[in-house]
Amino acid sequence: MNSAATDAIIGALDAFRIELPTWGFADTGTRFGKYVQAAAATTIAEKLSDAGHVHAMTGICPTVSLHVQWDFPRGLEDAGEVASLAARAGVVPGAISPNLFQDQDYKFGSFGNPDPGVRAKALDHCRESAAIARHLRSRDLSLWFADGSNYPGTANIRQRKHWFEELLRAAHEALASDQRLLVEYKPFEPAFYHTDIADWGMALLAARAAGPQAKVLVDTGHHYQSQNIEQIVAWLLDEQMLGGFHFNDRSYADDDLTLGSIDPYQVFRIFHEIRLFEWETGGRADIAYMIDQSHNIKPKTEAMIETVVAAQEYFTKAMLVDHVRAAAAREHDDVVMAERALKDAFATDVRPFLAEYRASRGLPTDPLDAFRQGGYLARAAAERGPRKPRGGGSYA
Ligand code: RM4
Ligand code: MN
Ligand code: MN
Repeated sequence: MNSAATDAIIGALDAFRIELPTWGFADTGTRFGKYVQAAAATTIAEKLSDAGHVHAMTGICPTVSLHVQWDFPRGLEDAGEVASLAARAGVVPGAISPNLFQDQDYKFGSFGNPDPGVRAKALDHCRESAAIARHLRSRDLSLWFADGSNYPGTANIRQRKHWFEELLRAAHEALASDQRLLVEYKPFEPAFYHTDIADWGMALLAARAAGPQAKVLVDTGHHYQSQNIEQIVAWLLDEQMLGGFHFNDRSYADDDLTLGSIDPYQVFRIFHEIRLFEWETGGRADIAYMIDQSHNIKPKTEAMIETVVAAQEYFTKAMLVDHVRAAAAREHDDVVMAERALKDAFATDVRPFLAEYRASRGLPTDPLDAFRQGGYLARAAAERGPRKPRGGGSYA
């Protein structure tokens, strides 16, 4: 690699940031229950402390996504306290997610609920969430809807689409001029027959209906089997509608596993599409990289460090693709060499380079190793464990 290429990678790495989710540090599970971890966070102070520690080890995750219902139980009133806890932990608030699924009122939906009172409540909650975001100087209001139905004929799909359009427009009006609305999609779960915003096309139309500050959020776990996510990314980039990511990995459904644990090549291919877009346009894609991962087997904090490091590695590998060579090969229908430009980059071991890069920035060369040596997990377990319930709840 020549020194100009190395400088470009270092410049890109210096700008690469990935956001941590508070809920990824808490005990969560599956519908069959959860295995409680002594060290997992229960309070917002603990979640932010864990996030701050992940940032201290990796240096690239200064912001934390927050869920209003879980992290601001008293709504806007809690914003000042959350801001000071975040500052104490060495992080700042990031995207704000309203919670439009946990309340009993949302059994038949939020924006798509046939009851106008429930729709109004959902909109109010979004407005309050936008106010929290403004108070915290958070840029993004991140919307994920559990809305849908379980049986054919039980929901008027077009009617619900219209309610969504109307309320998304109203939520958009609550934004300040420098804020964004991110619209996430998911094909199923918790609804098992239809989901109101089920895929990227619906999210794109919904975001366009909402207004100019609305973009699409791609959660990598929210697709059908073997869907080509990087193509979705390429199309959204081209439409200037890609607002951000929720990164995680999956085998079957919305598994929320650590990034790249199942399909590392896919993570690389996603970063490659973004890099190619930037290389061709000469601009920077304005994308919020966020993690949305939450599973109950690995220690939460270590799982988060693994994902941050994985994202940084696949991002770096994507920076290594020789676009001149790949474009020339495509020009001559040289399928083998065009593909090889990607495969060579993917096969490069970037870990020694990243270790050096981290050292040059005063960071641990191996974040996970440094975390283990620091003993944070054992201290958290000793402090938090005794206060925790023994069981993780039951399915029935
Ligand atoms: C959903 C979706 C949302 C996340 C919730 C907790 O499946 O991914 O982004 O906030 O889970
Ligand atoms: Mn998500
Ligand atoms: Mn999800």
